[in-house]
Amino acid sequence: MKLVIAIVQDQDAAKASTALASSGFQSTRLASTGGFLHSGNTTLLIGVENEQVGSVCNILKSTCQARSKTINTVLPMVDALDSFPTYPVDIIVGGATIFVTDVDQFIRA
Ligand code: 2BA
Repeated sequence: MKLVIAIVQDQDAAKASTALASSGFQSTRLASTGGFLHSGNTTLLIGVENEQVGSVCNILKSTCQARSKTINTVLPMVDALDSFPTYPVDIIVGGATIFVTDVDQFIRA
């Protein structure tokens, strides 16, 4: 058995978990925060049999989209200046960041 851990953007979380449920995959949604942007995202936990990992990843790929975001970065060499000028940088966030791990035991108590 495997545990699929998928970090998705909040905008895609409902669509992804609904599509997973429609295909018979249970998931748990956790509210999470990205360490780089410090903005909210959603972590999905999906426990599946080994041979189902591909199907789960395909559902996540089809429901989670990449989006461009612009962040303001401080210019290098600011120590030499009185102010802290910034410049915009575009980054691509998502679709889904997916980890697949082995599960030792799955217990429903
Ligand atoms: P954040 O950490 O908030 O990162 C959001 C986006 O910022 C990333 O999108 C990436 O495009 C950019 N980014 C992150 N760190 C960067 C850096 N050091 N320099 C330049 N750009 C950087 P994604 O790669 O799609 O990641 C989306 C979210 O997935 C991340 O949100 C984080 O919550 C999670 N994530 C991504 N990689 C991870 C990893 N190796 N371990 C744990 N969580 C991860």
